[in-house]
Amino acid sequence: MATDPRRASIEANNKEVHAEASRRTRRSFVVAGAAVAAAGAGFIALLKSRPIGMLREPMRKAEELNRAIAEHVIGETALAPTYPLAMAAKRARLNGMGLRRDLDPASWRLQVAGLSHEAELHPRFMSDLSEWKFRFSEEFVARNLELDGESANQPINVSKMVDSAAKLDPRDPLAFIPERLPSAAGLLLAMEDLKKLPFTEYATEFKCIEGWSQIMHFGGVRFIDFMKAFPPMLNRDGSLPKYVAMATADGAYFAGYEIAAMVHPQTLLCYQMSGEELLPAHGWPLRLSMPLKYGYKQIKQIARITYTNQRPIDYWEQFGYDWHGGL
Ligand SMILES: Nc1nc2c(c(=O)[nH]1)N[C@H]1C(S)=C(S)[C@@H](COP(=O)(O)O)O[C@H]1N2
Ligand SMILES: [Mo]
Repeated sequence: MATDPRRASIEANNKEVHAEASRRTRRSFVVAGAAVAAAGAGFIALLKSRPIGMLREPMRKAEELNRAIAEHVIGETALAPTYPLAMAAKRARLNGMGLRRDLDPASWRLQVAGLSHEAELHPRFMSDLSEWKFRFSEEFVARNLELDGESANQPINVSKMVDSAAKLDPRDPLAFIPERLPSAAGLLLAMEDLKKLPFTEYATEFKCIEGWSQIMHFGGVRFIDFMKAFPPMLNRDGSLPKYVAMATADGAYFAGYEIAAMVHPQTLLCYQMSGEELLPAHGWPLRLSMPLKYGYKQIKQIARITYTNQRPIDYWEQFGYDWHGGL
């Protein structure tokens, strides 16, 4: 076999990821157990729960989730090449509209919908997430521009308070339309909930379809680790929901992903860039990194994540861009 150095590096990386993946599978039982314990009463429930076969119920749930995940991660997993972290662009380029410089940092939360019933025991459970009001106010613009410093070269998008409880017509093919996030039961997470999960970082090449690319260094939690901590509602046949939808706090930017892309070991919910907290212009407080897809799939300023079997539409799909957005 020819020794293409890039291929060799990908294979080495692959091995590392697979070793890591099996370590994680073992650890996930512990993580799932810890998540149940975090629910407080849940820990007692674990002790009291009826054994099913060999495993107690919550453990069996983790087992079911791992099996559902395995369907998507077994076999050849192509990985994007990684680079030394120091090779990442010092001053990263910016792109995109709809980033809200007027978002009140204190009002940010990550809403997660489409979760398994266990979520109802979690202290952060809400029967209607749309009751949470993200706050937008001009008073935060100056602070965010200052944080962005030289990156602040984009038009500012300021508007009034948004009523996220505005109702959606369920027949509306645009599941997310500007300024509205639909009603749904789920968890209202804070950044500290994400920071408790295992941290992963890498430098990969980021490609915008407009024709530029740069190496970017992102850090945060792998989506697969996030999913194990906050498991989705499985389908009757035990499979994972087919898609994940994501949207910004005002619903103005949104994107959808196949579940296989979400459980890919390089799919990251990022709260860091270049080893520091994300800048507002780069998607503070949370953005997606998915180095096998174009930049337009890498949504910034995420506020809602939904597991679903309905294919979610993309903001850019409306203008003719490919939904898959693969490189
Ligand atoms: N919320 C939001 N996320 C977004 C966009 C946007 O307009 N709004 N643009 C996308 C596009 S086209 C690109 S190339 C990247 C740019 O990320 P960067 O500004 O951190 O380089 O963000 C993506 N995520
Ligand atoms: Mo882009």
